[in-house]
Amino acid sequence: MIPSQRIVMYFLCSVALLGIVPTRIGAQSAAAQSPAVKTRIILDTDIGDDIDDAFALALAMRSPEIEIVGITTAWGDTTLRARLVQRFLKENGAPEIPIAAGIETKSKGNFSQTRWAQDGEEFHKRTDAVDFLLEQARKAPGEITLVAIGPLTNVGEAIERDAAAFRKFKRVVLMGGSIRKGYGDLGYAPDRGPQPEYNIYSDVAAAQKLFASGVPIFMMPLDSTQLMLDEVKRNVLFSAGTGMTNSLGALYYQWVERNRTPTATLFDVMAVAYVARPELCPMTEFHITVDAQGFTRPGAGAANASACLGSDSEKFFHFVLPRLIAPTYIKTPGVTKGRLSGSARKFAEAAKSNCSFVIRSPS
Ligand SMILES: [Ca+2]
Repeated sequence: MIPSQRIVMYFLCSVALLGIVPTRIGAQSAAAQSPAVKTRIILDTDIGDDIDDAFALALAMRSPEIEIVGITTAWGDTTLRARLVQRFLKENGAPEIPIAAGIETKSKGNFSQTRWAQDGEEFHKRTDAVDFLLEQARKAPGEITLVAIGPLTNVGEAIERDAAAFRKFKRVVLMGGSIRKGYGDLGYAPDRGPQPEYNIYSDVAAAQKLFASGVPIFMMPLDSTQLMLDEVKRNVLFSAGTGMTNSLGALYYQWVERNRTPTATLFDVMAVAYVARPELCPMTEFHITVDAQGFTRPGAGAANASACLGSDSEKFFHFVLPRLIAPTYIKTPGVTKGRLSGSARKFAEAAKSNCSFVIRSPS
């Protein structure tokens, strides 16, 4: 629609129409163009096993609505996970974000991204993740959203150590559970119905503590998170050639090699997308009980959680992919808002609700 040799379009999700010297973008460095009030989050993640955590972290870094207060690692070899996060942040322009390694556990999980993690600098543990969670909640009561996208061991231990401090979190946004749909229930064949979901059944006791904690819970269960990164979307993503997409591509191919399947399911990414754009996953209130097998059973009683029972996959990817392919560095000398061509301006305005654009004519 726009002559491609004349105009290069950059999808920039935290930068308005500006013409400035090389500029690093991302949630952490675009304060001037970001929403007035950012949602402050801590991401508790088991990054390194499945691939969706890396995409969730990337989306959080590329969402101007979000400020990442810190990242805590959960489950299995939490120090190696922290090392992976450390490399990812460093290579993508956000080395200042605090990282805390969580409680190490025995894990049957498949740390598919070990080699990428090990090729980063060693992680020197300074802060205990549970202490970090409680300290941040105490420091900013009612302000911080805990985004939990792994087994809930750190969360359970935080509640155990100081339930009152844990209640100072504004809310927990959780990828976890299964209300009406189980794994593989995609709507093409009859549903098999709810199943124990990994983040819940891996540490049932911790999940039970969370659902009894009194903190508002917004959960993204299997019902709304089986979002398939198919071949078309992968091509868009991995051909972008940015630092961020190269990092994601390297992690993705290590995951593919271990899992022998090309199509990743971006479960965890919906939790971050929900924080940035709640309408992507509408909520219904429930009283949820976590049973001994790890089912999240809705039942009678006062609501203790809201759950998203369905989402639109295309809307989700139209929101997520432009953010992930945004370049880390832009060079746009001499471009100003007033110099956009009519068609370019139309294009930018049409997409304004999702991302901002910088458009330049190559010299
Ligand atoms: Ca995860």
